[in-house]
Amino acid sequence: MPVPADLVFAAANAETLREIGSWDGFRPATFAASDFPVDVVRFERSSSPPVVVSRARRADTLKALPVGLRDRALAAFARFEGPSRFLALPAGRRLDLSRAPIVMGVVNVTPDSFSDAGLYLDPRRAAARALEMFEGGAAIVDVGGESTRPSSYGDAAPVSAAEEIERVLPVIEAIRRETGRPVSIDTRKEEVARAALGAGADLVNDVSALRHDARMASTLAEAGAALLLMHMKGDDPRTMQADTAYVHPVADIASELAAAATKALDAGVLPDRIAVDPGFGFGKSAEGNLVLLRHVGAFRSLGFPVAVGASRKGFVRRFSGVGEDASSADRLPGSLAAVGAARARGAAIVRVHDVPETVRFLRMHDAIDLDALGRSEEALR
Ligand code: HH2
Repeated sequence: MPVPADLVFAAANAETLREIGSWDGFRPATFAASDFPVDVVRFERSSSPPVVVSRARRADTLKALPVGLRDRALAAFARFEGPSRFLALPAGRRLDLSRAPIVMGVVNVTPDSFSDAGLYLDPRRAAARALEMFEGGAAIVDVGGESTRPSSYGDAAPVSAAEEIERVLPVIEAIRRETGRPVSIDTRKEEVARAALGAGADLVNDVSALRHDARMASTLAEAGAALLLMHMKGDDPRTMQADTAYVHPVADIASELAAAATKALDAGVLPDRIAVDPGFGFGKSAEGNLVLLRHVGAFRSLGFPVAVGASRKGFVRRFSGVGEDASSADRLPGSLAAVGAARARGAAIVRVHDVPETVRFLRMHDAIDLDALGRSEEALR
């Protein structure tokens, strides 16, 4: 069964509604201020225009739709609103997503990553960095041995599977000697994934969403590993920025992620092990990244936990107003704003380089929101 990509977009005001309508060339009827917030349901591969549903009158509006569309809309709302409670990991373990977003810390074991290049090439330093991230509140640490930076940072060097394994394996083994906490391997290569899972990794973060290596899905299914499917335009990080045009800036990406999830399910990966990520910076214009972040909640309509990785990226640097050679510290405020946006839109996972800062930022958000609901500090623990 293909994963449906009928999408729900939330619009808090008329301006956002117009933006959503513009992508399909439809002009929504005029809604009174009191009708907001509204949701827009967009049916994939359908000649029916998107349907605008005032949240206060959802049942009535849906009742007026033809049965087929009504059922599709109801199913899309159920996926959009159904919270992702956990992501299943091998050996009956789980990543708890009930207090989302959880923080995924990034450890780049590479000489050429756009961020932290060369800092953690020594496996002991990389493992120590991972343990420090767990201490700082990371729920999972993502270890990567290949840079997928865009060519604006200078072409990343191609890495063989053997070399990638040589970089990441000692790190995963060293982490495993110290802790059983969840570990992710950031790779597109099946051999690397297999080696990492053998050394105790729990999740494979595939930036090619299963397109790079045809054997990946069955290896994951066999291992019972979790899978993070990330969208990239094209199939080569070195050329992905050459064409950043989309027919629909959100639905094109959602459709490809739905197809990737279908491929994973067909290979035997269980649905509770899959998460999706629109892939900020991977074949997206600077403004396109903003649109994606503004509407990242729509990806929840796919029915899987949504991950957001905007940390320190070029568009964050640019729109937060710091220069091209801005330090990590100078990129942090913009990165935190992106985390705040992801949180507000229901992202389940944020992938970041600055773990303790992000954890404190999220803790403060939780404190404010829980306080608003009149809950005591006890509820925070
Ligand atoms: N971004 C990068 C790498 N892997 N995986 C997911 N799921 N989402 C992302 O946004 C994402 C990712 C790029 O960041 P980084 O790992 O720091 O850089 P590099 O690829 O240069 O090592």
